[in-house]
Amino acid sequence: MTIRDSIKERILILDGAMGTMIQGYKLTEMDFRGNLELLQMLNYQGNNDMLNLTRPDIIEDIHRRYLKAGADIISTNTFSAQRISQADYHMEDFSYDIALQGAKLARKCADEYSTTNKPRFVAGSIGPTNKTCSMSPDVSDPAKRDLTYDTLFHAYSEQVEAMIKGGIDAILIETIFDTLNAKVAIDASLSEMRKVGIDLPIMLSVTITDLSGRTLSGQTLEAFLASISSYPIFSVGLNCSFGAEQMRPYIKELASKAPYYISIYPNAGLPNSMGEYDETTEIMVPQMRTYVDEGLVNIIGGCCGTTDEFIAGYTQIVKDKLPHVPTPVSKEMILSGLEQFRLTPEITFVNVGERCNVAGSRKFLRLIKERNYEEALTIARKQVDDGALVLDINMDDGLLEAKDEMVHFVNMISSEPEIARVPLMIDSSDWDVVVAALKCVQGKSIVNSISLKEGEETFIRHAKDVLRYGAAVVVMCFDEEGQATSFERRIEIASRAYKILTEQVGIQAKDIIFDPNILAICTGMKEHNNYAVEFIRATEWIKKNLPGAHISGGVSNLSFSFRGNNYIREAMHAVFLYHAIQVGMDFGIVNPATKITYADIPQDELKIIEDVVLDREEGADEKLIELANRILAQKDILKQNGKESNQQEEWRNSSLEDRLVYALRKGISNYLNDDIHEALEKYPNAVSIIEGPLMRGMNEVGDLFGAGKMFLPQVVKTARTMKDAVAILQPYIEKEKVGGKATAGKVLLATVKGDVHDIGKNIVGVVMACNNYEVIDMGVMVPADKIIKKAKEECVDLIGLSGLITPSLHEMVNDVIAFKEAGLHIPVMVGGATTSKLHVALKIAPLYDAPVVWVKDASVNPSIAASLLNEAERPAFCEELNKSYEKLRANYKEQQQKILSLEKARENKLNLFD
Ligand code: THG
Repeated sequence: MTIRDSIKERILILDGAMGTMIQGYKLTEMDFRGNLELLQMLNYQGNNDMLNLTRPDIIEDIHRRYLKAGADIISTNTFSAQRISQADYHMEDFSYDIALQGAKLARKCADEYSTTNKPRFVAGSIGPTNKTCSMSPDVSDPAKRDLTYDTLFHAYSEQVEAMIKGGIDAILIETIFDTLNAKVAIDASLSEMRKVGIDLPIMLSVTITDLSGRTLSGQTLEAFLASISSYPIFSVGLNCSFGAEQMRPYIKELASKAPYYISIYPNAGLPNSMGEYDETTEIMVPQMRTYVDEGLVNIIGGCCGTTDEFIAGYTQIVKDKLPHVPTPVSKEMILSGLEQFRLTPEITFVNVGERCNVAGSRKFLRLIKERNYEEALTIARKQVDDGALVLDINMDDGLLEAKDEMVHFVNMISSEPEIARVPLMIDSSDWDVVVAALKCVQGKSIVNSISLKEGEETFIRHAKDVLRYGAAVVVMCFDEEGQATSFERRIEIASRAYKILTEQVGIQAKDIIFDPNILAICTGMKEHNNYAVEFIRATEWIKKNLPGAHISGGVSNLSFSFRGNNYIREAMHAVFLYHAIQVGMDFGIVNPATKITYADIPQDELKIIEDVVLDREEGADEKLIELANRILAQKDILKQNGKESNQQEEWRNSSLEDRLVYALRKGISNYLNDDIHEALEKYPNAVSIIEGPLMRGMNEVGDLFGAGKMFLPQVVKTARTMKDAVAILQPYIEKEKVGGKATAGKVLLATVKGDVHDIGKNIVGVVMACNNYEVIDMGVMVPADKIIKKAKEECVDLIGLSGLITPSLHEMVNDVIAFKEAGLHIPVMVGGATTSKLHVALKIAPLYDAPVVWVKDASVNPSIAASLLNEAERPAFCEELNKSYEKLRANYKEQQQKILSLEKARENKLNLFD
């Protein structure tokens, strides 16, 4: 009996949390170290996976508790058992053993409990690591990456290899916050399984981190599903971050859209202001029951804060309940960027933007050569604004390092949420360039292109890569004999390629786009005259005879003979598309800014162009050349050609303040130089520009994020724009300072030990620097002693502590204790996702001699800092602060006393009719 058999019969129970259960054992440093004399193991705390080696008895105990409670599937204690995460503990060389032992322990326990009627399974847990492949660690360098596909692939491969050896039954890729990391895990899993010739189910579980309903790296759930749609996935679901109730809309979405089994294993609610999970089984079990009763799920279990008691409760609610029946696989092609693109029947044509092509745009080539990526990005953004549904990216140029440029530009795009929204078409004739690009995108892209030009072997190898990286593909009608130009050759090659791809490689027909070659017509050579009409005929044939496949082509190729005459070119394209779309051409690489439509073309011109495109009349080509010359003679058309590239974007017409706010909110830096200089004329000084429109922009961003209307990558982008704005103002601020204090104060910023999240802290850094503070940023995972040393050396005025995960709350408590012991009296500011004013009031502030202020978000930092550092203001500020803390503590105490057991509470219920 395998998981695949069991899941058809009933809803399976997954175990509960590992981490929070381990916390319950009150372990000491020795438990983590064991008898391993590992002097380098400086930061043992929180390395739960280490216990597989040092305290296997505890891990087995936890497994057995879950098995006893009735779990069908237990997950291995290997969430961080790969060298990327272990490097933080200097334990990377032990990661293989940790993973192997983790799998063995779970295997042993599962076997103890397994019976014929109730087989027990082991899922090998793979966490996301503490780094992301899709986001930059540095706000001012958006193309930078801390982690690459290949490094992560190596790490995950080791982990999977070890876990397969240890005897797992399934692979559980969980807490996915970056789809690219997850794709690497899938790729590594499939490749390791292939090596040893086994086929284990791959289970995926996503975590949604904010109110926008997206993953941390900015993808919607639908986009995530598109990204993984080429892989053989067993189940998809959600875990962590939210409680059961908050997951409801997302689980419903998955159950209705994902063609897989559905899993859910929520936290015991959201962590409270103390970082604890306080939803009880009384709350959670009924909530989970509703998912079961509605037939939405196949696998249920628990994440942070859940225990064997929860799991025992869950086994009761699935009895005799029908499991969810997976949704059929969509027949429609689905691609993604940060959002999904679904080719529904209503969409008759997908325009792929052609302008980010060094061979297709002189301007783009120049910008890339000048390394002016910011402006190159505006070309991409404009195409999306003009309605491009997909963007073609091509860096093939003899004088460019195509691979480096491709990777750089694709990474830049990933940091531009307005652009990264749409799927990419990776266009290169160098296969290494294509693969390098695919390793940088979390969405489902289109590869442009593969062909039979170098024979079947290469074709198949490339096609397998397409599958491996989860993309769709353009197949050019080329073979060993060359480019197909006739109808017969086009359909012959397409048929052959279709058969190989669908039958041999296993690419789904809906992911294949044939390009039957759009070639220049009206070149003066008679044999070129039927190129367009033969393309159209081939399109019709392919759509009828190769079911599911799509058609594309580079439309601008058609009119190469009329370069310099945009009007004629656009009119030809409109006519060509009018006919090709009717017979099924559903993609086209085009200039999305094109204005001319078929209906706009005057009848007399239309007749000529149509005669040429459809090769209907002898001598039509000469007539078209004549028409083109006539049009070229009309000066106003010429002017129009020139004007096109200088067209203003709408928002540039608004007031200075609105432009600045808009630029900040959208993260557009191109016009900052002009706008800031305009502001310098208008405002009394540089700082007032920061305090005025720039702060207004930042505040709007904060509000939108808080309301779930913006997601993280967008916020990061706005922070970058703020930084750019401040950089422009910096020299003026310096000048204004003459005679005054050099800076407003020195601030040390650090993400606390055990935490690697620094996005919030970086934003604070930018905001503080904007406000004339000197910022010393110590980075992430900073232990107290380092902070103390630096604070003393630099004589800082303020210390800012940042953290996102729950253990950071405890670490901040440790930090202020250490600060006090070291005799510091420097005010501390505390911020980050799980921090709260209540926690500061209760647990941190009372332990320190100087003020500890909770900072709600980056935008309020400067004003708090100003109050703390202003001798006149400080006493009143502190008094106010202490009063508010007192009040919080008193309320908390009262509340704690008020919370009764459920039974007692029910006894006390309000009865209006007695
Ligand atoms: N099939 C597939 N991919 C392709 C093509 C194809 N990729 C590249 C190309 N052909 C499609 N892209 C373009 C982009 C621009 C132009 C033509 C095709 C073009 N550019 C102007 C020119 O050369 O006159 C440049 C003008 C300027 O510098 O701005 O025409 O067929 N699968």
